[in-house]
This record gives sequence, C-alpha cells and structure tokens, in this order.
Amino acid sequence: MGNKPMVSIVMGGASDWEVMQQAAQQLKDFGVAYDARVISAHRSPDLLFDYIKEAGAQGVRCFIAGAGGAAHLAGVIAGKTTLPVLGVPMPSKHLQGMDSLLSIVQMPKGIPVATFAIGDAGAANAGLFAVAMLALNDAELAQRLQAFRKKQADAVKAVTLPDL
Ligand code: RP5
Repeated sequence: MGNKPMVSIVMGGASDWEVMQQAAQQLKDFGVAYDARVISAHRSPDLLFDYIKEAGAQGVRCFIAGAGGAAHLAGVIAGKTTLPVLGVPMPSKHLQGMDSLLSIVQMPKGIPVATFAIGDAGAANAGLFAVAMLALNDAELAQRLQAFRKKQADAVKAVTLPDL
C-alpha cells in the first residue's frame, strides 16, 4: 500500500497467504495501511530480525504473524519488539492447525503473543483486533468500527427462519 504502514503482516511461507489475506482484507476495508510479507523465522532469521527493527523504526503499531507447524514466528517477533504481536495459527496438513495453535498460544511468561483462532476466522479477527487497537487513538476509525459492528447486528436481527 502507498501510505505509511500501521500494521506489519508477516507469514512464515507463501502458502500462508491464502489465510493471511483475510487479515489484510480487513485492514484494507478499514483503510488501514499495512505491509505484508513472507519471512521465515527458521529459514531467514537474519532477515526477520532486520525487518522487525525496520518496521518498528518506520512506525508500525503492531505485528500480525501467521505461521504453521512448529510455529515460532510470532514468539520470535515478540521477543524482539515491545509492540503488540497478534499470532494466527495456520491450518496444517497433519495436525489440522493444532500444532500451530499450541505453538503460538503457549508462550512462556513475560513475552506475550495474543493468539487468535486457527485459519480464516483467526486471520480476519487479528485484522479487526489491530483496527480496534488503532481506533483507540483515531476517532474516525472508531466510528467505522462501530458501523461495522452495527451492520453485523442488523444482519442478525434481519434473519428469519423458515416455517415448518
Ligand atoms: C511454516 O511452515 C509456514 O508458516 C507454513 O505454514 C508452513 C509450511 O511452509 P512451507 O514449507 O510451505 O514454506 O513455516
């Protein structure tokens, strides 16, 4: 995106983008500039460390990290920055994302990672959570978030069940 990114979306592999684009889409819908890229914590650790430093210096307010399997990306990012880190567990082939979830959620005391649901819902909610954090200091964004919630509530109210 052209504007200065407020959120960094990092994922361990290109295969994660199918899920992680849900986070990007939410940010885009709310007009929040983001930077999204593939950086592996274990295949390219030096690149990751450089990126964390650079993103922090450029003023991003939080990281959204998606990874699968032995998913240490979010935890490693959290160890290198005091900015909030939102972790999204990727669905995985053999353990259906339970490996990713447990790897991300079970951070030892002292280095927190806010962990979201496995897959699409988790990625979208991480995007929405980032919007909510940014909205604390942005009244216009807060209004857009309220309108988004109202739309969902209205959709529920409008539901009618078929007669038996
Ligand atoms: C993790 O391993 C990635 O986050 C991805 O979810 C999974 C598979 O990655 P690739 O081997 O396809 O790059 O590092």
